[in-house]
Amino acid sequence: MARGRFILLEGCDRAGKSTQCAMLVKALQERGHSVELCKFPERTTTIGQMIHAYLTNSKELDDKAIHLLFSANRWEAMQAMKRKLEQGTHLVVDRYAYSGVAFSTAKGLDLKWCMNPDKGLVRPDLTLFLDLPTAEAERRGGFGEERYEKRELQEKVREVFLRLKAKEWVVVDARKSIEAMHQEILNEAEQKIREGEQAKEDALLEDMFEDIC
Ligand code: DGP
Repeated sequence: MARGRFILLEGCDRAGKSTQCAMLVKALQERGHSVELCKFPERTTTIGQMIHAYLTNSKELDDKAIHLLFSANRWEAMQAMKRKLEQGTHLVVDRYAYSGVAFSTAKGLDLKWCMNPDKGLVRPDLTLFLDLPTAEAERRGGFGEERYEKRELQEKVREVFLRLKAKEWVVVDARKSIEAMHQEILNEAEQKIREGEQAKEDALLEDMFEDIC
């Protein structure tokens, strides 16, 4: 049996990641696949609750300290994610280490320093970057109350994301309709799953950022 594929959706705030993740999970399940949704930050754990307090401005933390907490929040999910992938379940993941590096680098931390704690995480098989110009993101109901929902920071975040573009990335134009984006994302995901079913050498890729650092 082929291992599951790790399908990541990344992008700036308001690009439509959560909607597209939910639609992708549903469509793949309807096609008979075993698939689960993961979301980062995962706010229910002890570390996740600290991150939530920071994002909602009820707690102040040093930029490096919060960066390491976001990374720890991914590491604490890693064993369960690996188990599911090895059992043949596909994972649709809403944000991951690219968000970690993009947000902290946009705040002024060093890019390589930011990559280091996430080095060695499982690497996605497919990263769909939902790209939305910041002015358009702002028009979508305006940014909310959370710490990072500010135009200037979001612009920097988008720039860093585009610098991180790795070989498994597909850039999706998030100005398109929800349904058009869904079709594009579903096609890419199904193609990746088919490739996995035909692959001979198929170990999990546990080398996130190893080639860059
Ligand atoms: P979300 O739950 O997807 O709306 O994400 C909450 C906010 O946290 C959003 O502004 C993006 C930011 N974020 C997500 N992951 C990370 C990370 O690893 N590091 C930092 N600094 N920010 C992150």
